[in-house]
Amino acid sequence: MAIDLTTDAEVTWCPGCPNSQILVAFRQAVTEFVEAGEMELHNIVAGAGVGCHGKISDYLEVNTFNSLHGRIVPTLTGIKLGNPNLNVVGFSGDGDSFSEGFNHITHAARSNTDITVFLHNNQVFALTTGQATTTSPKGFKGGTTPYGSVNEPVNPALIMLAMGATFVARTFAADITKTKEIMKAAMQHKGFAFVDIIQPCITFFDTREYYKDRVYWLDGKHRKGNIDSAFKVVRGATEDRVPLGILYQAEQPTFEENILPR
Ligand SMILES: Cc1ncc(C[n+]2csc(CCOP(=O)(O)OP(=O)(O)O)c2C)c(N)n1
Ligand SMILES: [Mg+2]
Repeated sequence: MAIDLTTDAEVTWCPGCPNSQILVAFRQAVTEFVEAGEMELHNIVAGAGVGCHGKISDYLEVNTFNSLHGRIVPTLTGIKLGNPNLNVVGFSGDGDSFSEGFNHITHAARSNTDITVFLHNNQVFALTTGQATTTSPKGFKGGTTPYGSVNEPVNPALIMLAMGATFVARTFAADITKTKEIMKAAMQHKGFAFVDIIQPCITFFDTREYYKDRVYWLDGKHRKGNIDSAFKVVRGATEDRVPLGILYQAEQPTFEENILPR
């Protein structure tokens, strides 16, 4: 069955914004699931936070909504608890879930709630025109840090590993096919799945060249079931090379399994 996941909404992202690549990757992932009979479209819920990334909900012909800023993760958790048969995914920003809603994402990872979070990590509050978030590098100059940010950045994948997420991956938005594959693996994972998507903001923090020269795919060279190996690989991300791929995957009982009557 051919499906069309486009909508009539005008795309208002900056021309060339990698958010469009994330949109295409997700549409492809859903199309492949539905066409292969692996998922039914009405069973997919794709929510979004508030920010440039949040506009994705307008451009997807699936069940979508926007949460309050920073509150996408608990909203997804509520939906999953209400109907565990749904495949529940959320698009969030580094400001949305690693600044404003930091407590929510860490606890969802700890509980192993069976939801998937795609982080549009552009290392900046983009919609509000360029302030530092927790993932902005030290020295980042923006509206709230005119002399440069004094804080060390947070590494989202490292935080997720430390909090017990059972699926942790990183990808680069420009690589649409690999991003689509990782999105599919995350959505198929039973438990809390987190994908850090490097998404340079071409207007307020253009890191396209920086990452283009540094990202590399782990592919089969990494034991994704080994937590020590995952920590080692993820820590390396603060250095000159940035590993991409599935960094860690394990099976654990989910929050829903633990809490809902059988
Ligand atoms: C509770 C609350 N605080 C602040 C804002 C203002 N606000 C709207 S979008 C945004 C930035 C979002 O940044 P991020 O989540 O990184 O998304 P991006 O725009 O970079 O995709 C902020 C601070 C808001 N809408 N609600
Ligand atoms: Mg951002």
